Amino acid sequence: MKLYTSAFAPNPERVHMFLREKGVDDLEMVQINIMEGEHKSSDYRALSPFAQIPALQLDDGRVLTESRAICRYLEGIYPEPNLFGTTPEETAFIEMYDRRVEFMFLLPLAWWIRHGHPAFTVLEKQIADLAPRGEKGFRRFAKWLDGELANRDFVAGDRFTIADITAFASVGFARVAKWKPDAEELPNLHTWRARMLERPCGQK
Ligand SMILES: N[C@@H](CCC(=O)N[C@@H](CS)C(=O)NCC(=O)O)C(=O)O
Repeated sequence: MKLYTSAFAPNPERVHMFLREKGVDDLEMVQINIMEGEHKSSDYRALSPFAQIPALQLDDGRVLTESRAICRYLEGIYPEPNLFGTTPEETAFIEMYDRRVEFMFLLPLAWWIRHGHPAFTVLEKQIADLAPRGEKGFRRFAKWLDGELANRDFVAGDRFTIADITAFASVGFARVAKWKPDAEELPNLHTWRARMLERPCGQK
């Protein structure tokens, strides 16, 4: 297996965090530099049709893209510790929270950064309105998540799961917008982040 990955990008980072939590460190890695446009080459597009990272090439040559699908596959071959749920109920709730985080936290954050940060003009024909819209959505979800974390230690329940990974990768990427959860404004998210930093996922 070969993982095509890119430093500092949140979706490949989800896969790296997943691997660290599984204790897997022997996967072959190929670095693709997004800011230099390496992912737009015809060689890479032949692997990943939408020119996105990450991509996992299996030993038989087939390629999985979509970080969540890659993590699903890795969960199958490295089942412990379980990060996607065991019972139908737990699996469904983890999926619900993970998708909320991906679509209501990571996606608006991507708009905020990609349409607002000057370095991202190489990737994006920036639309000025999308940056504040993304920032607003991201901050609104952060506030909501802070409220959820008042009652439990993890995003999707009483144990660490893929939903924590997606949220932690988002919070990590938010540094590009100079954002991190403030101890007074978002105390629960702040302490959750400190807990994540102590775990394997936080050990870069
Ligand atoms: N849904 C995809 C999204 C992948 C994605 O957007 N990757 C970004 C890096 S975080 C990328 O390849 N960006 C390249 C570009 O926008 O040109 C996944 O989860 O893998």
